This record gives sequence, C-alpha cells and structure tokens, in this order.
Amino acid sequence: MITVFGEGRGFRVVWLMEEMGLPYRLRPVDLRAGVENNPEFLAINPAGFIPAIQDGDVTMVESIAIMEYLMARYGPTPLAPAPHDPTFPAYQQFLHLGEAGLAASAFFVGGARNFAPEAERDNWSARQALSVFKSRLGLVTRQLERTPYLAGDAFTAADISAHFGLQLAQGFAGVPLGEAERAYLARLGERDAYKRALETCQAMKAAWADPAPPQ
Ligand SMILES: N[C@@H](CCC(=O)N[C@@H](CS)C(=O)NCC(=O)O)C(=O)O
Repeated sequence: MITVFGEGRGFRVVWLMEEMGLPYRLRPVDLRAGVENNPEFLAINPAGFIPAIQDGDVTMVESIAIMEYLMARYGPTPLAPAPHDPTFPAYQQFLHLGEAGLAASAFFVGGARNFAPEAERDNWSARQALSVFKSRLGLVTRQLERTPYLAGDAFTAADISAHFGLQLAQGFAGVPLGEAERAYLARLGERDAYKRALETCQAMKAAWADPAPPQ
C-alpha cells in the first residue's frame, strides 16, 4: 500500500495511481496550519513541502519524479511511452514542462496575487513568473493545435503533469486560459480515473469547482 502525503501536486500522483489501478491511501497535509506543527509529516519530508510518498522503505518527494518512479516500478503502462516510441520526445518534454515551466511559474504568480501584502503584489518577480508561464503556455497551445494530447493521440502522464499547471494558473494565479486549453481540461476531466482521483482529493475538488470564467 502506497501512502501519498498531501494534495496539491499530490493530485497528479493520486490520478496516476487511479489510472494504473495501484492501491494507495491519501494522508492530508494542511500546509496552512503550519507544517512546523506537523512532526509526523516533517519526519517524511524535512523540507516540509507536498507531495511525498512512502512505498515500503522508499520515501520520495517531487511529483514528476514520483510519477516516473511509479510507472517504472509498477509498469509498463501506456501512460509512459517507451524510449523508441515516436511520441517519447514530446512525452518527456511535456511531462517536465508541466511542472518546471507551467506549475512552478504559476505557483509564484498565484503566491503574489493571493498572499503578498497589497503593496508587494505587482512586483518584478511576479511579472517575470507570469511572462515565463505565458511563454511555456504557448508551447502547450501549439501542441494542442496538432494533437488532442500533449504527446500525440494518446493520453499519457505528460497530460497529468500539465493539467495541474493549467489548473493552478487558471484558479490560483488567475491567468485566463484560451479555448483550446479549456477544452483540453474538460476532455481530461471526463476520464473515470480523474473523477475517482477528485473524489479522493476533496481539497482540490473544492478548489477547482469554480474555475475562472471564460475570457
Ligand atoms: N516541484 C515540486 C513542487 C512542490 C510544491 O511546491 N508543493 C507546494 C504545494 S502543491 C508546497 O508544498 N508549497 C509549500 C512549500 O514549498 O513550502 C513538485 O512537483 O512536487
């Protein structure tokens, strides 16, 4: 039984395990209550961020690395195309762009928007993070003009990765998405495994219940 600590990007891990049919349990971690008051979680990840997993004697952080670990250890799975598959390069690129390009930059745009003191909201770093997000989003838009999923015709873990970055941007960071991205998110949301993951992750369900209206 694999334990996932924390929602947020832990949603990616839960969704992946639902797609793969792996048994797991979710242990919520409330970062707003102050992770310094959660010694049980700090024993798992002393750096105090989520998600983390525990699988037997394996403890890991970093959602994309966790997904790669689970697919490698419990696969093979069509969620991860093989290295010689023609879709592998796009898969690999968007698997990482979903976090390093989209979510990481949207996280700081949203942080400034939601948590910074009024006078510090519009600052150089927040504008830089938004500019980085938008340039990476352009690659997603271009790819979705060519194929229904980011690696090609089939759904892969790259879509799980990018989904979180787009949701974070749309909701938390207040960045309006285009029609292609909104249709893509709706398409992903129709998957049964996604729906099961959302029932497990009630905090994300609540956060995404009211997405930013179309602009
Ligand atoms: N690159 C990491 C990012 C982890 C991350 O920033 N998680 C957020 C919540 S989704 C968090 O714990 N933020 C609080 C912090 O970083 O201290 C991943 O993909 O897991």
